[in-house]
Amino acid sequence: MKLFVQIPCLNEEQTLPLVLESIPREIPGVDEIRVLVIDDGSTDRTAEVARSYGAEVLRHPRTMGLARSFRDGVDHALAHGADIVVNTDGDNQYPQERIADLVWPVIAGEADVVIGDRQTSTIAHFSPFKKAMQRFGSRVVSFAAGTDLPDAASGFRAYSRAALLRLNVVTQFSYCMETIIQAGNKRLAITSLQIVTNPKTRESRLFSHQWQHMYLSGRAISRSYLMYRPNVILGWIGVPMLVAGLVPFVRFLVYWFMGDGAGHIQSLIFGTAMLVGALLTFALLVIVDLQRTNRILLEETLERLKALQYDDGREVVRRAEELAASEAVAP
Ligand SMILES: Nc1nc2c(ncn2[C@@H]2O[C@H](COP(=O)(O)OP(=O)(O)O)[C@@H](O)[C@H]2O)c(=O)[nH]1
Ligand SMILES: [Mg+2]
Repeated sequence: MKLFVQIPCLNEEQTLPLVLESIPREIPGVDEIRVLVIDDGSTDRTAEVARSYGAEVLRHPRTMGLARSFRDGVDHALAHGADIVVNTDGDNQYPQERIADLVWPVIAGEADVVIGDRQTSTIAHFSPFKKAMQRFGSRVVSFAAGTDLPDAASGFRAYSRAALLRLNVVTQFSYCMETIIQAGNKRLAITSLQIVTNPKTRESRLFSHQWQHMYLSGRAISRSYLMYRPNVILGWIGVPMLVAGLVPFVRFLVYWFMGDGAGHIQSLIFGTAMLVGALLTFALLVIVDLQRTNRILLEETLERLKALQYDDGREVVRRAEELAASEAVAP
């Protein structure tokens, strides 16, 4: 088993040594541990610090964002034969000493993705409002993913190679939630591991303000819903419109049949507008659903392409054999 521990960093020279020192040198069940720092155009000595601790460094000459850095790190790890990739942050927020526990479910074949649950309800420096929002956000994400996860925004995670071949990060922001929703919808096994975070070293760089975080998370979650559960969003818009349209419309028809239609044109106009709105929503649902079929085919292609690129197709062959074996066993 080859493990890559990747750390996306933007100007982390201060805290990076703490992170690199606390990464275990040996883990039961793991033959090789490699540490990869993705330096996203830092203007400080992040890359030098990383190298001085023997870490590999992938450097972007210009800041490209956290999602892109995550993807490039995963790409590098897969190309170098990683069986497991652990992601942690450069601000020493997460307890790297727990990496052995984090990867264990993956080694044991019990999980594809393991998420370090920060137990946000117990973090002292989180306000009650932030805790409530974390809980709510995690619920919404869990629902979209079809699993129950207490901490959807945690960046401390382990991924199996198979999971990384299947996951595609497309949005700029919040790959954290996106990967969970994708993983859930792709029927990957996701579990949580309770961790205790280290004391806060600095303010968040990703969000300057709570509201910005909420706005961006909300946007990312809505987009994921549109991608994976379009019937939820469009159903919630379309069905009330349909009802709101049918009631006055039928009312008008009743009056009209009784020969009293002239005074009820408002009902007709309002009802018709609502019915047109509902029709449009349902038409959108059909389009989104067709798009979804396309996306599934594209993702399937990408997965095979990645397998060819990284494994000479070994993974594809292995899974075909597995499938054939399970079919042979099935009655
Ligand atoms: N690649 C990249 N990493 C970033 C960027 N902003 C923050 N990070 C890294 O992302 C991780 C989490 O950032 P942090 O500010 O702690 O956000 P938090 O998750 O809200 O605590 C840290 O390792 C940062 O170095 C960015 O623009 N690009
Ligand atoms: Mg942080």
